[in-house]
Amino acid sequence: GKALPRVLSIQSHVVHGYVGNKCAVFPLQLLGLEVDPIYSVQFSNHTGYPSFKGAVFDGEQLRALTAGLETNQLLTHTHLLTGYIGSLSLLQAIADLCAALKRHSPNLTYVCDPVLGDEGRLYVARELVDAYASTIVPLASVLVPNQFEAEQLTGGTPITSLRAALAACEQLHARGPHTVVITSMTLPGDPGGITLVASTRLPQAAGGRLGGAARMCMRIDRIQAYFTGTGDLFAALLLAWMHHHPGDLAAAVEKAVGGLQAVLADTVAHCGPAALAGERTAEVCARRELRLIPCQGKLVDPPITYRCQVI
Ligand code: ATP
Ligand code: PLP
Ligand code: PXL
Repeated sequence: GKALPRVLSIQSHVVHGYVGNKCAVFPLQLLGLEVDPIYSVQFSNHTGYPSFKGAVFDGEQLRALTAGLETNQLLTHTHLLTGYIGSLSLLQAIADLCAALKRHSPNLTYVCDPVLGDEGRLYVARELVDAYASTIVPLASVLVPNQFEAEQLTGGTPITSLRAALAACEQLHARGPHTVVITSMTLPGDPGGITLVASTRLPQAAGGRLGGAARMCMRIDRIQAYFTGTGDLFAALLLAWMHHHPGDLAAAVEKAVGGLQAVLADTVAHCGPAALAGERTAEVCARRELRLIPCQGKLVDPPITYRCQVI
């Protein structure tokens, strides 16, 4: 039979809880993909806890792993997935690794979550914004920024309407990615909703004219709770469902959101008043960890709770 898809996933490892690769490896495996994880950091827990301990991985260490894999002809991946990357040296090594992967597999799909920040605030060094914009975006096949990240990557203009979101997608398509999903926006007048906007470039028309894009949006009810790792889980699920539904971005988004919302509903039900607690003690953080294992059945067979609307 056909070789299994194989994902090289470069993201955080946390001993306790679910962010980064802890949110990606298990769902990808559940959905039938081989996963080779590389840990960009190894921390005791995510950084939203009152404290954390651990070590970060740098570009030189990634280059050593890449060389080892290449020597044994193990750079046979069909997909690259990256999330939060804390240092410029690691990001530059990822750009070189991506080029090496493409030499082996010209059809490599690179799913990039350009983690820069949220709610108007950067949580990486400014130099990473420039590196993503100049070096990483052109390499990515599928880009999954949030509202703030999409703004940062398109020159800082605020994205406060569907029209502006579509213009940002178009600008990003022109620089490389065939698919862009703005994973969460808050639109003026809709504080109770999360709007997702997705755009995928259509194949060029027969006459060689530049193809347009299929564009869609989805409104999700905002759950009154603060979660960590939802962006990471979404990116992994989207990669898997795009693999299972080639050419049908709406189906892939609906299944990814369906699985994610099932996890969030179960997590809220399980964590009780801690879901809303303003004070982020270690106990509150631990109770809010995503319930991936109890919800595994719903990741595999997601209830479709929201539909994409063509725009
Ligand atoms: P990243 O920073 O990794 O790019 P992000 O900031 O867009 O990602 P989230 O804001 O966590 O990530 O949103 C990703 C998805 O998670 C949303 O599309 C939505 O389906 C879901 N989600 C996150 N928070 C909530 C919430 N409070 N209520 C409902 N859905 C949520
Ligand atoms: N806060 C900090 C300090 C982070 O390092 C990260 C890493 O991605 C996040 C927040 C992102 O969390 P989320 O994916 O839930 O948006
Ligand atoms: O994207 C979430 C994430 C990833 N990696 C680490 C984190 C977080 C969120 O806090 O702390 C190390």
